[in-house]
Amino acid sequence: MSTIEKAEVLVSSPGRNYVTLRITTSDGVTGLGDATLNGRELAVASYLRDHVVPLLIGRDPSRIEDTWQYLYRGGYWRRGPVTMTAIAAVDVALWDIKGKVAGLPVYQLLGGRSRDAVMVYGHASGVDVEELLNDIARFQDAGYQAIRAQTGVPGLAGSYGVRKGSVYEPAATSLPAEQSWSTERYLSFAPDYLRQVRERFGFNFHLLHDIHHRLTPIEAARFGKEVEEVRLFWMEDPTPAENQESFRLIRQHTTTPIAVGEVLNSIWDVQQLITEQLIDYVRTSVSHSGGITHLRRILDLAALYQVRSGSHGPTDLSPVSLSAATNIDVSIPNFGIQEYMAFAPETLNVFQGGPTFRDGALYVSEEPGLGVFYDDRAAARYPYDPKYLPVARRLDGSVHDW
Ligand code: GCO
Ligand code: MG
Repeated sequence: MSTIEKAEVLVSSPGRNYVTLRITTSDGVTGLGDATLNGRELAVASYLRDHVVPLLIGRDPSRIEDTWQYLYRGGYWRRGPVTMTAIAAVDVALWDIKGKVAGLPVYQLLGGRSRDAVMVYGHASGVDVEELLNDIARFQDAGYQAIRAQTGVPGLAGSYGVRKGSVYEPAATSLPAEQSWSTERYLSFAPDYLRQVRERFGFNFHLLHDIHHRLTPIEAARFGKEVEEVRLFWMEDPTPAENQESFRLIRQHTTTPIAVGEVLNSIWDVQQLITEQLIDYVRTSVSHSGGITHLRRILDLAALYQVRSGSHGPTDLSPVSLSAATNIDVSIPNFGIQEYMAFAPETLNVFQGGPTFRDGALYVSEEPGLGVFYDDRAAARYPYDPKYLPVARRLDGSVHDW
């Protein structure tokens, strides 16, 4: 019987910080899992290195479900981003190994293709509306059929989602940067610029918008109602979702579709949102919600309630994550859309292979497993570089949700 011989926790910063788990079997097969938790990377690295790796050595790598249950139930302390990211890394690495042993890409092990291409959305942004409109034109020229639009709010210093240079990277400073927030200013500005986007570009593409947990339920209800004429594909994270019940209020007021899930980690975190049909898209990611095994469980539950997938896919999830997500996306019946941001060239020096982008869509790798190779020599050039996400303060100085 093949056993797990080695599990290495690899930390590098090719363009941004990534934590990667590489499992090697006694037959010399390797599998990769992404363990990156932006701004809290070393917590997961330690969880894996100090508490999970010793449990993996000698185990049968083919027992993916059993290993998942062993780590989840056996850990006693359940859920949470650190635990679920660590379990995800093990799970994804074991699916990678299973694919390589079978000589098949992972999606073949998940039931095969339901579609050929995975529709993605890209991130258009600008410090002001004019810059945003130019950016949308650029994304359309690049073939995107779905585009997320974000811009700075007049009078507020620093805004979520606005790119500086070619790559969007919010975790940019060695201590958290402070940004300012005013719900009043946002609400009197955002619906208007989304209308301007439709006036300029029409309705022949999907338009998305991320509120990034900034509103209360009644404010989100008002926003959703106001932008109905803009026909958003979704409004994302209108309000923090720890309180799942609060979405009922938003739902009672608006038909604007809702997407939630990028900071949630388990099926229990989205159970009510899904079973009460309080959202339209679930955005839990393969690497923050327990890996392929657990994300599939979430998406299967979602399918029963006509909730579709919209997996989180910023550059703070590595190409290993994107490959795993794409393998799920091509196979599931209730795929909605996949978030996609192009990686920095340094990232692709270290993580080679994975899905390819063409005409607004991702095409899954046909290599056995996940098709991503981690180049240690290249990674050695990019040591860990501690960085924090920003925090937001209201105009009276108190802390708001970022
Ligand atoms: C998104 C997200 C990201 C997060 C980032 C935090 O919709 O892609 O909101 O941009 O802010 O992943 O690390
Ligand atoms: Mg988001």
